Amino acid sequence: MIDRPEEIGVYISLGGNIGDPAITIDDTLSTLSFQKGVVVETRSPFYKTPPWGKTDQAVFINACASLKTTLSPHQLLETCLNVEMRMGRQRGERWGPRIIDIDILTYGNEQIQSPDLTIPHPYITERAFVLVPLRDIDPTFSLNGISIDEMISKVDITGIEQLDCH
Ligand code: PH2
Ligand code: MG
Ligand code: MG
Repeated sequence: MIDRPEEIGVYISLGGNIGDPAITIDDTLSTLSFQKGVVVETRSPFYKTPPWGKTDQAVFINACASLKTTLSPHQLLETCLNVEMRMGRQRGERWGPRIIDIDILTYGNEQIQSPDLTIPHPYITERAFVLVPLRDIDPTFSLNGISIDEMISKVDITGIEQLDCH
């Protein structure tokens, strides 16, 4: 019998505020889809979002995507970091300007706490720029029994605008 590893459903968030982030996000997703053990399933629409955490920088373009993967959480993290580098990401200031950022939001129902990876992503519930596109791809999403609608009702969605180019 062939030992086929289980496919796990993953949600990721993508964003950037340098260059043409919508194009970079789609390049990133197509590069991810060529990686071993990764299938990209859906991408949300793009959103223009005010910078969060460090506000004196350019607006971001954000989206979320769903993947299926046979990689472990750490293998997937390494793959995402490699793809960020291939897209030209240079690491600078925390929460500062970037060409592309790929964050793993959830990995199945797993909870992971390690020095380099926390899943579910620790800021999901605070970030409208994650929650709004995540609801587009999974309106039934919930965390610890809290629905995504309830999470969105508790964050500031001012200035978040869906782009016409989808
Ligand atoms: N990413 C950050 C910090 N702040 N703000 C917005 N609007 N979008 C982001 O993707 C973003 C941010 C660090 O990852
Ligand atoms: Mg991030
Ligand atoms: Mg990141």
